[in-house]
Amino acid sequence: MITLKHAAENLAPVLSVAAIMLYASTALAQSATQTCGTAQVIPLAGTEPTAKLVIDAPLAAPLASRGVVVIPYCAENMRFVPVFGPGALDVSPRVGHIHVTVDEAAWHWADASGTPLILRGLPPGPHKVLIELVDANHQVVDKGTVTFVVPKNATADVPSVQGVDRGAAHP
Ligand SMILES: [Cu+2]
Repeated sequence: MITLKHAAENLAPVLSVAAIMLYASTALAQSATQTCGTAQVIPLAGTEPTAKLVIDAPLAAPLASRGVVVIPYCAENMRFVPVFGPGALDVSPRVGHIHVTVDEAAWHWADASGTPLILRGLPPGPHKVLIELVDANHQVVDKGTVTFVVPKNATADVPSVQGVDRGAAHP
């Protein structure tokens, strides 16, 4: 007969291994999908590192199947927060947002969500999306361009992602 003490002694190593595996899988998932690291939550002493924009190519599957453009992005050393104006430039850790321009339009929109861009209804053919990482006072600190082709028949054609130009800051 197994006593409660004996069972606990046998169970402890198993639980420890399970806990380590859970931690490892979580860490692995974060490193594979999150390239910008953990968000800073403590005011930084001294000079903050330069903020950088990281852009991925549009997700292939929704572009091919439905012509929907999903562009993941994130920022290093800047948090996306809907706080604006010159007074917010002194916030630490640094905060900002993005400006998005499609096909060299004369206008852009601002987004402080930090969630992937989703563009639906673009006509078939080549397109270009400029993403500018800006500070809280709307000054550009980094930028990149994504070029891609929306297939004529989204259900049949294979998408053509032409590339991601991460701007002068990222040769
Ligand atoms: Cu702005």
